[in-house]
Amino acid sequence: MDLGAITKYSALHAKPNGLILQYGTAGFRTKAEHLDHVMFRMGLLAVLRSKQTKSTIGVMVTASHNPEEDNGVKLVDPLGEMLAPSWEEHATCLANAEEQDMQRVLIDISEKEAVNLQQDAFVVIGRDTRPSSEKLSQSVIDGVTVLGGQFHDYGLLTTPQLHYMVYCRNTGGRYGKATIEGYYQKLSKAFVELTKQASCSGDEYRSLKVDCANGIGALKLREMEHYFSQGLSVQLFNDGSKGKLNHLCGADFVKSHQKPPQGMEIKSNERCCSFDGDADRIVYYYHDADGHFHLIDGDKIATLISSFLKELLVEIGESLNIGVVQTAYANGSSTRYLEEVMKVPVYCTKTGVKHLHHKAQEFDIGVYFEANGHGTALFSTAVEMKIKQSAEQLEDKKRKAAKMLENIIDLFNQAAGDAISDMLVIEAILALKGLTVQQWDALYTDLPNRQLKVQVADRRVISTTNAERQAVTPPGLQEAINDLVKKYKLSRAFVRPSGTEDVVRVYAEADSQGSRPVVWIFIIWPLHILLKVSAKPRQTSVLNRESGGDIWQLSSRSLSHLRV
Ligand code: NG1
Ligand code: ZN
Repeated sequence: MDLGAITKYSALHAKPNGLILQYGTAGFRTKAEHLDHVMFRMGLLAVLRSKQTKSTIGVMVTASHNPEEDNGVKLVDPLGEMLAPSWEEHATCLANAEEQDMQRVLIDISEKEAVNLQQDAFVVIGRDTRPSSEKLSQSVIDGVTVLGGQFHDYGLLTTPQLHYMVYCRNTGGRYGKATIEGYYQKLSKAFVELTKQASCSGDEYRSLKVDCANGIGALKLREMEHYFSQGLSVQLFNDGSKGKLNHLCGADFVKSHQKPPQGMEIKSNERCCSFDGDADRIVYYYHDADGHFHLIDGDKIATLISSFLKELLVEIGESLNIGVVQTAYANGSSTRYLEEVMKVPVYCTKTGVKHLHHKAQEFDIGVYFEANGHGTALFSTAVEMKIKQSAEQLEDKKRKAAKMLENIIDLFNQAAGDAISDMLVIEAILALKGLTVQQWDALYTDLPNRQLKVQVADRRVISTTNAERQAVTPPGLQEAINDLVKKYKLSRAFVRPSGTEDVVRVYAEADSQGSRPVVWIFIIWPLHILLKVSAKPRQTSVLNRESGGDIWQLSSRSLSHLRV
């Protein structure tokens, strides 16, 4: 380690005094102007991680669905997964070290993790379209170079594309070619093969409106569309030519406001979807003939995918173990449908894709999705080999199903949830099954539900267990929820501190049979308790999923009118 050079370069990326940031579920995220030193230091850390794992490490500069003024950074581990938890702690220590302590922290990490400093290091870098991203990714490169690491800067990429590159590079090209061309070709080839087999390939199945959140998804989909145009024609909206990133558009906006994005004209029953700002989330939606908006979220995407995979396995005659992984935010109707109608086992993990991804790896085929549209499917190596063999050996009908499964496997981005890949998977399945968007939506009906954000003085007063579905502290909170919930059919409520924002989230759902206030009761009661235990209740806002309303701002005063 050339400590002199590190000190010299670090001074050019100086940390603002007193600034404390945390490597959260999605890496570091804050206003872009506070991130220069973090980027430089994450460049340093990526080199250490690369030396330790003797693998290529990824660094992605993005703040996903956050406003344009924000930015962020996360590291991608060798198989395309999120950074290991112990290294998240190192990242936090390194980012928060004052200038004079930085070298010591760097040496501490190397010693603790037994990093061989003589080992070569290779880092790949990607960035989204934010105005601040180019300069910030240059700071990452400065960090990589000063520690003697080699790098490849991919420039503009979606987050899942960077995960894909890392995965390809560390598996000797077996997963695919680590180039943007390689990504486009692998996915498009599989998609075109699949859609060729669809008997219903009328116009209805061939066109899709895509809201790109004015982000990187627009650029990449434009580049890619001619590769798959014989199977699908896409019409892009919010492509970044005029609007602001994530402003009144994108998957997060559509999901939380339960309304279509601005700038997209929707005719009744037209199939539409939205990506988020870095194209790792996707949700679908349509307007019915009466003009009502219908959202098809991650839960319904997981249902469509897992039922299709299960049908293929039955046709091939393979009894592989397939599981679906959700979080507490999955609508109860989706869990019931998967378990009771489809007979697929469902597992619940803590919020955050790394938890879902990890659990999904336990199955032959693991499908995971967060309700907000972030997810993918994972196939064990043994399954991939078995399916490849079946596609060559089985007799006609079975071989066709095996071939389809082989292509579906290629179409998924198994390194990370990917809006472009998920979109193509969904479009292929709808075409192959001859399903309209309404038929897909009609698989089950979501239970009415509410989600609410509360700012309290200290969100750590809440601790949870059982995949965040039960509150352990403050005392009395869970008992109060239990007492209420048991009075209503199919009801469920939970409270948890957010891992990405300084808020507590309250979620409730119930079969309120048309009477919406029932769900409210579950929301308001925990809120009353929360307001009591937190010395300084601040603002709350409500995401009204069922009625399609706006975010409502409630003050603690206005809450007192909403008595239980
Ligand atoms: P938090 O803030 O911990 O609830 C949010 C999302 C997660 C996940 C992460 C990372 C909800 C309720 N939570 O986590 O699903 O996407 O951000 O971006 O949507
Ligand atoms: Zn995202």
